Amino acid sequence: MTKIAIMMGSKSDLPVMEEAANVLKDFDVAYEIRVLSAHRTPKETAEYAEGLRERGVKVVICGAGASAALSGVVAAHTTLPVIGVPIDATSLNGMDALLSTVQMPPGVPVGSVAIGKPGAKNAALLALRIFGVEDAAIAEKLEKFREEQKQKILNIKL
Ligand code: RP5
Repeated sequence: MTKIAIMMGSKSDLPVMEEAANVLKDFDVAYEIRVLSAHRTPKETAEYAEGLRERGVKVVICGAGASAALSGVVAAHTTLPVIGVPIDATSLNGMDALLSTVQMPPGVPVGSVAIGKPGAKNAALLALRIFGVEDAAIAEKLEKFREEQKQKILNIKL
């Protein structure tokens, strides 16, 4: 069953959002991935967001650039946790998307991560940590990941 939905506002966001998908593949966690735009396909975006919970999705990751409304619009149409990835798609290098994503009005929460690929990777890891609260197998994989990450640093010989 699909556990995580990855959404993005344009196909041009895919090279960034693939980072999130790759983490989920590594952890063997099921996901679905869709291009839907808050501004260009508003009705379809709302319908998709409204149907997420009944399809078994537990966490949504939304990436968008420019005046990034996707994560906020999705959060307005579901009570699932929404993680927003601001994408560096314009001459403002993602600062526009960061402010759009992070400055949600009180009552409609979006957890914003960093701009671009590091943010997409962390969005997936954060989603896995949410699952890891209840799912012992995922929590164990996260522990292993953390240990491997630690060893990579400790193995650096200068
Ligand atoms: C945003 O505008 C998308 O999320 C994308 O980051 C940006 C540019 O979209 P395209 O013009 O490449 O479709 O809505």
